[in-house]
Amino acid sequence: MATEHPSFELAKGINGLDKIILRESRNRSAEVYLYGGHVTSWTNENGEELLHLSSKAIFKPPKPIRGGIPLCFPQFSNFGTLESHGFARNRIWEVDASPPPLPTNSSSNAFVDLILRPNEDDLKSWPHNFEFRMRIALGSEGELTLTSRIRNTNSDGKPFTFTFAYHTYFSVSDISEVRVEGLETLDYLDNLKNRERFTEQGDAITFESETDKIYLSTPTKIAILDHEKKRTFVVRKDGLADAVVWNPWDKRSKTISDLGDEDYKHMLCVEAAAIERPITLKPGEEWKGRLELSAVPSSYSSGQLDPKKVLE
Ligand code: TA6
Repeated sequence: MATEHPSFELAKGINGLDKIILRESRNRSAEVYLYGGHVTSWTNENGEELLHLSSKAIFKPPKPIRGGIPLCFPQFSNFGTLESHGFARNRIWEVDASPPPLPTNSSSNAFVDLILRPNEDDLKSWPHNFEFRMRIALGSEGELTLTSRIRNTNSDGKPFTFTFAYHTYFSVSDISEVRVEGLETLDYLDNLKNRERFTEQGDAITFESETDKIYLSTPTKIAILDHEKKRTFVVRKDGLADAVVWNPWDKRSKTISDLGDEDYKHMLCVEAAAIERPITLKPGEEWKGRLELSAVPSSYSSGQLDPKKVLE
């Protein structure tokens, strides 16, 4: 049975894991598992799912959930000595009943505040006290906003340094028909080529094979154009200089046990991130990283859509 709060419902999800449901209207909703502070669903006014959840996703700790929006903290990928993508995505988060005020410019009645603090094991592998607060809000136009605030609460006077990503899996109709606008001409590190640095060429990013790139110093807006669905996702980000673009394609998908063989056709990860310049916080300092996702109908057909307009 769901428990009602003014701004969210608390319910049981898969395998009895606690989840939060945000509802903006009859069909517009989002779901967040306390396991991982992990957004697993975001739907539009027609009830269509906008995030990709793996057909083989495992909702069983300590395996992170494959799909939705995993959080990478305090380490992105293997940029450090911790487990890949850090530990935040497979810890149990709590609802934060009295978060410090968060100035926002959108009027959202559907939101939840979560908090993660390190457990004893975390302190052994990453000896730093922190408070990671995250507000997840569903706005009046259906936009989904994740605002992370990470504070150094060390009492030993020591600073700490971390990398971060919102590892968002977007749902797309056919990866071969998708274009990403806003990253062209930028420098990137190619994860498939020993993270060598290249400069992107061409008009837009399209997909015809495995892609795993970290775009550097990216603009605050990126658009993902889904030709077949006539839908454009707009990613707006603050405090997150980099953007990772990942699709495992067919061969690599087969090596990922919790990803269906065909899933890659219907997913694209575009991840707002802070990687090239890790964030350092002294005790008492706080960092904020905000992600806003919206899905708008696009009139894209034979090149009609001017992506520049979407990005303006
Ligand atoms: O963000 C891209 C990436 O770092 C890829 O290199 C790929 O391995 C992916 O994330 C998934 O990582 P995961 O640990 O969730 O299997």
